Amino acid sequence: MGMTLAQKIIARHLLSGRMDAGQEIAIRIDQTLTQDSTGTMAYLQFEAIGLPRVKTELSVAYIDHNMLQTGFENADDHRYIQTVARKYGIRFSKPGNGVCHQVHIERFGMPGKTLLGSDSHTPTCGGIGMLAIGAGGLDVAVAMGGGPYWLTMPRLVQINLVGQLRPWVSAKDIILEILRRLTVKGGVGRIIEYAGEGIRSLTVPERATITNMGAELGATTSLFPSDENTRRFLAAQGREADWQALAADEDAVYDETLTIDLAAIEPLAAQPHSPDRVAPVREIGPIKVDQVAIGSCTNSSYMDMMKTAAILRGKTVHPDVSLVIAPGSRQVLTMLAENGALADMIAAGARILESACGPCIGMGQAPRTDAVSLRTNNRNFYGRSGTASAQVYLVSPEVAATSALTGVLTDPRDSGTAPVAAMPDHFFVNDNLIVDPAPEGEAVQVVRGPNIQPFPVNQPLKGDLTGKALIKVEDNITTDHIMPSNAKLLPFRSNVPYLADFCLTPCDPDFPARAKAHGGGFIIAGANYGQGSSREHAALAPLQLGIKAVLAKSFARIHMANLINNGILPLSFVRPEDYEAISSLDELVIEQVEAQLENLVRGKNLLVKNLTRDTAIACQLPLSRRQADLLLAGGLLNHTRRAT
Ligand code: MIC
Ligand code: SF4
Repeated sequence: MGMTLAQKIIARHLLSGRMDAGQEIAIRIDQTLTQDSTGTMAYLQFEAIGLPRVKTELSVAYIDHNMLQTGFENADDHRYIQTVARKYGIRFSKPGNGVCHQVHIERFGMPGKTLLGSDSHTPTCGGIGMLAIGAGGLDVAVAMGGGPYWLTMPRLVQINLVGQLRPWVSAKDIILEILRRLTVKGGVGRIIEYAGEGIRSLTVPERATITNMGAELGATTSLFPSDENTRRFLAAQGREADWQALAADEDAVYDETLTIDLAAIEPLAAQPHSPDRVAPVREIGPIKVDQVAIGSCTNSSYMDMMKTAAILRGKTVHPDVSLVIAPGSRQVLTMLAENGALADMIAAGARILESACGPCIGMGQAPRTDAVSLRTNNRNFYGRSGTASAQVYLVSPEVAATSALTGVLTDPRDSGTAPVAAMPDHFFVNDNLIVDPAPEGEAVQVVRGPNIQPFPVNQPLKGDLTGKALIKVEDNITTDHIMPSNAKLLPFRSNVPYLADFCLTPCDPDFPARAKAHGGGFIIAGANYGQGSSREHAALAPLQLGIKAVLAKSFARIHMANLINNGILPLSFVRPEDYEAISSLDELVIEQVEAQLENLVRGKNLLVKNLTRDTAIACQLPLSRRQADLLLAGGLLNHTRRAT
């Protein structure tokens, strides 16, 4: 029987387990990436593991999130990461060099390799035929130390793209169409492979837009084959030697397949506040627009920017619209500066931002009260823009730029001839903002600012776990609810005690105080709890507040792993109706947790007793022996320290 693309890459990296969906497997990681908002924690954890040097083929530390330096905190963290990178053998991409995923695909991504990144959009590099997975900082720290990455073997889905996109329709519309069909839960526990004759018309950056937003489907990763287009992209980056052809076998077997006719797709938008609330732009109609933001790791490639510049050329942004543009990398920005496209954008009235995440993560450009903001980003979760009442729509660069001119949400097909941006034969290459590590053995002093506070480490789990149901939240709670990120909070990513006071506050402002008053307890949640970011802080802040378990209808993959890694039990109701059987402030107990964890390993249920109602609720958590040991140790850090 033939193999799928993902199976081939996994097989070459398999360290333990069988590639059967649902089984726990361990794979070798070739490359890692971190960014600064998860990186400080990942490096503090790497230091806590106590190894002298990273053992990967390549590890890169990017600075792209915490770029507003309104106080000393962000700059202190940058310096900490730079010194830690220098000491332990990690390449350091300086602020200004670009968004991690954009730079990584340009300069480092390689077909057939594995990449683990402390950012949920790491699968962007699937566009180049890599098996690229997002994870919590601790998993990345362990991988940097040469440890295996453990994951549940996903189901394999093939999405067949047929036909060709019509003018003004772009890669963003393809992934929005897939989100419309599959929803934000549709990819959970799955790897998505793209195939079909339609992929031939998609360049690597377009493919990367699609694999990037596989994160919004909840997929473990998404990937394209490595073909002639991949070779051309790598050759244009001066890296043809990194290319190899890679594709699924003709007779590969998939668990699910889906066919999408590219010619049938029209310009789409994801409406507030979820990336799967997708509708045709024409159907939503000409709503008035206040802000347009073009950029982010989804849509900031050279070609996206060239299309944007072509639409803006010789025109003026609508008087009521603020247009901000953040090219994804210094490579892109330099090329736009050299060929005049940047001047076209500036002349039209665009505000040019540095090559960083910026508005996508609420680092500046919070829109006005009740604003409609069109963004080319991947997430429009509630409050993420920095303005709670803002209505954020996710669109393609074509829709964004056209609407910035008209002042209303506009289907660009009404705007004449579509711009075409060809892939250049040579990208501008200058890696002088990537700082090499010190040679092995050279003494390097790691500089720590006052913002770096000790992070909480759990105790071994034993005896009875008791406490109250401290909060009850609905379906699809995002990590932006659990641990909000914005210009005020991001600077404190290395100060968990401070962050904990904001945990789950978008759902209930009193939650942190209540959790502290009761000395910790339990969180009750609906389906797909923890979707979104890889931020470990969404587990560390609850740990700081004494949370022992989360009882939910279901969990998002990375958050579930982060909870386990920090010794917090992610328990799913066997009967989803049991969600109703718990009210806020009910007194709960998990008796004899050691014995109950053994039950879980044997495929049995765990019982949570509701003392207030005198009922017992059956919960499940498919646990391997390794995961049970890890939980018993009080988390991955304790477990890894014991093993090294
Ligand atoms: C995001 O897009 O939400 C982030 C900010 O890039 C996060 C990482 C973080 O929370 O620091 C992600 O996607 O993992
Ligand atoms: Fe940065 Fe936004 Fe991409 Fe996250 S989604 S890495 S915040 S650009």
